[in-house]
Amino acid sequence: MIPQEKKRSWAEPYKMKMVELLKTTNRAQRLKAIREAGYNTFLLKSADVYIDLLTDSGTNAMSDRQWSAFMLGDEAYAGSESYFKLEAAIHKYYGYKYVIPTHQGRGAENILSQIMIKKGQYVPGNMYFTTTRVHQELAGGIFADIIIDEAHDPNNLHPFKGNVDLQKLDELVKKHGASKIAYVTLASNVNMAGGQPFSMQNLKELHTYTRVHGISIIHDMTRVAENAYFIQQREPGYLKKTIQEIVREICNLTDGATMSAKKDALVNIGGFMATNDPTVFEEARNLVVVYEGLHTYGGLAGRDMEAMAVGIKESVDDNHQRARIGQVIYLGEKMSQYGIPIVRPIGGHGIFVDAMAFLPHLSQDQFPAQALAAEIYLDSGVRTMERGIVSAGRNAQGQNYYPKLELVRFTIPRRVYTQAHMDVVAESAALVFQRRKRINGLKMTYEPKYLRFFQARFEKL
Ligand code: PM9
Repeated sequence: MIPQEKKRSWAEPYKMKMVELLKTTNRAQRLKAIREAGYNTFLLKSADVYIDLLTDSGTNAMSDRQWSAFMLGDEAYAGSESYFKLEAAIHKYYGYKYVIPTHQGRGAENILSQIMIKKGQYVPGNMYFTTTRVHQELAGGIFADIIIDEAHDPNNLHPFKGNVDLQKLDELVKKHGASKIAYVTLASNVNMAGGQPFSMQNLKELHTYTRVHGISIIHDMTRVAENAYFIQQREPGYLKKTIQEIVREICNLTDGATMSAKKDALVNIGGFMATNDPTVFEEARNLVVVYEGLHTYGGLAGRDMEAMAVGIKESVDDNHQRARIGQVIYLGEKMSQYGIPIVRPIGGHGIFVDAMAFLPHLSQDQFPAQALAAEIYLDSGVRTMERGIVSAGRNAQGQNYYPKLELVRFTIPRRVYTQAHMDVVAESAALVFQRRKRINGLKMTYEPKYLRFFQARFEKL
């Protein structure tokens, strides 16, 4: 059938100049590898992995322009020219006034949390993120989830499941007083909800509310351009705006940011903290030298800052986002055709499989998502990640959190894999789905104190 003019297919807006050969393994090798890894895909060696969908963090393919920029890196300890290029890119595309580079996102979270949170203050946010919450807690803060209820339901088709529920925020403010709120963390394309965006309308309402109460909005802008793509596609009045314009509009409505540039900004390492507040900046400029490095490199090489400046520009390109999210949707639709239960609507950086619906015979204490990620690896060498009870960890009293979402994340790195890889991934998930009734749960045999999902070990029940 001849396609309709308006529905023409997307294609990657690049071609390949160099390739990395993949490794293949047989089932016996994978069984040995996953057992040795304690059924934790983070503990596998990448040499034992075929298609790596563990994360989209630092795993993107850089462009020829980014690699060329590497050669321009100014490695001066102080006042590096590369820093000023990065600062100029952040000013131009995001608009925040002051910038502190950090080695990655959590470096920025650490510094920002130490400066902006007083012991016992609440930090409301549109769902928790693992590293963000741990830094908030280490700084004495108490995280409060103020995302809309729809975000906790994998089947709810709300187009903006990343939205803040202003009533939940208002209740918190009324109960404790605005002075007990450190700031609101607003994540774009909420990771733990399945890569779900907030709407501009919701952000505008949040902005108005916080101005009245004197509360700052700190933007976790790790996936801001992906959020902007969904606003462009779904929100009335935005179809004619570019992603660059929408990203800028989002940033203009927030007071500061933390960024893991390893995602949207297409680099293998890097991040930053940004603020419009000169007092916060002054403190951050001082604190960064304790944890990261001088304020003009923050733990990065000059070449990393060069590549980040170029990556920021490439991330706001409309064709790039259309193909990037087009590929995620392609995988999601394929998996849905096989009947696999996934979080809907399909989000921005991966497909999130609903492990409780996939393995209804397992209780959450038997770690269904962890067990399913191990089974997928065993089937095909495709590496995915648990985003459920293991990732959620424990509260200050040592009790397990029981998140409503128990998910396996098939995360797609940017510009790395082809549609054929996605076909192989979907087929593997379908074959595991066929024999789902025979999949057993796990028990945890080793649990680290912080961010346990990275290093915990398990045994088959
Ligand atoms: N996200 C991810 O795979 C890597 C670490 S967890 C496996 O999704 C947000 C929304 C993130 C994020 C990292 C960080 C931390 C902050 N906010 O990893 O320290 O998704 O650069 O960033 C990961 P860094």
